[in-house]
Amino acid sequence: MFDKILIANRGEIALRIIRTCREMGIKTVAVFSTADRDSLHVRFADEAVCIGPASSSDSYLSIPRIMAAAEITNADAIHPGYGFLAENADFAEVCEQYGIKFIGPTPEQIRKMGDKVTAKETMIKAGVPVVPGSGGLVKSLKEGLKIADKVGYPVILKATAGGGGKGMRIVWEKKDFERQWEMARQEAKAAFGNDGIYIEKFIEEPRHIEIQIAGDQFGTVCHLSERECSIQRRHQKLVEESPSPFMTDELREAMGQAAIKAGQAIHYEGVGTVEFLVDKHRNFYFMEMNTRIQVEHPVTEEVIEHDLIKEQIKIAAGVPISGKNYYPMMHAIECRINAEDPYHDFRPSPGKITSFHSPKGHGVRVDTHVYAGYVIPPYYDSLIAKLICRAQTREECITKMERALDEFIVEGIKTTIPFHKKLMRDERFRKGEFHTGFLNDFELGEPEAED
Ligand code: MV4
Repeated sequence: MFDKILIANRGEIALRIIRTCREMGIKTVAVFSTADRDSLHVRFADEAVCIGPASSSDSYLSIPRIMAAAEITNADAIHPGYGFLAENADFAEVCEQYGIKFIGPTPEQIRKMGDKVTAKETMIKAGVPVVPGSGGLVKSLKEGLKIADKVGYPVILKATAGGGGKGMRIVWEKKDFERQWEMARQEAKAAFGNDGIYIEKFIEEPRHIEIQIAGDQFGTVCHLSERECSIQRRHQKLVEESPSPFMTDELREAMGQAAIKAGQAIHYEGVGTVEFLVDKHRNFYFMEMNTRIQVEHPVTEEVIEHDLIKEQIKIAAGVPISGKNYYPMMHAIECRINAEDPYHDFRPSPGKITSFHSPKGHGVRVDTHVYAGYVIPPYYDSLIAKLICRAQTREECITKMERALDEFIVEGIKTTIPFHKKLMRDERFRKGEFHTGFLNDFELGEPEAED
């Protein structure tokens, strides 16, 4: 087992990783920017190294600075968390060269899934269902028009270097194709320095359901059931839950087996997530694979009673996994509490938290790095807490979430708490009748007195 792990991240996930390391008897090194001097990850780690100024590119994204911190502290492994360098294959490769274990998949595995056309080709070969489309990069406008005619409108143009909704364009009719094609290429070139585009049939009103998987160095891959992630706004997830209210035992078995095939196809090592689009007939299609621990991992932890960070560390240390699949024993919902004003287009609301009281009690979990007096810096993402509730049924879980949200006090900044309170009361949400477009016509209304 590792002696000392450096955590190349900040915020709640850095704290989350430190907690598991302590339980496993592993020493920890925090790295921090000058904007994070007063952060809890710095206080709770055994050692802490300042790696640069507030700007991410000169601190949490700087490979040389992080490697220097790992060398001077003698860390034998690095946990990247999510975001920042978590899916950077070059970083994983540099770790390898330094003889420091990157807690996650190999550089090759990251690269195979990072390029979306390569990922899709790999999935087709493995027998995982994918959305019908070009089946590769589209070389010209002329070829694109031909493919779109064949698959039928509407179609969606996606950047091979994109992902998570970046660089996508929907084309409803043939007359719009040329304009959208040019826009998609330009955007992809500007955002990723790669203008490779592919085409898919546009699936209308899909759900986003993802399967958690785990794989080890010995080729064993298992699934850990699904998370329902359709409640999102502009590709930012706001609520996740498990099991999905749309799931059936048959669908879980089919999606679970497809996700295992996906993992086996690249000999996946670590925990990962296979994202699927699911249409109203319960047809499912591979979308992307995330080769990192995700923000919403606690939902799975709560329903299968396993510590996923511990699993990651054990897999990286060469411990074989059992190979059996895990099924939800409970219902769990996570609400992302962001420092954003839900009444004003979810605009960021950094600043000082003047009072903070988090909900407690049976079945309530809060993963957070903030406290009364903490100042949210404007430089990083706006997640300040994850409120996770669990209960025997979805109905009880929603009731518990409403109670927990009512107990949550955050003063000094705006948060997404009022949004979640309203959502928990929404009839369609309560019935589980929603898809990825749900929030497009969800009205928050006027602030209540205490908001
Ligand atoms: C799609 C789609 C419909 N049809 N692909 C958005 C994120 C990226 N991973 C892929 N995305 C989509 N791909 C086809 N062929 C609809 C979306 C999509 C979406 C997917 C998941 C969650 C939220 C979404 C919101 C809008 C569009």
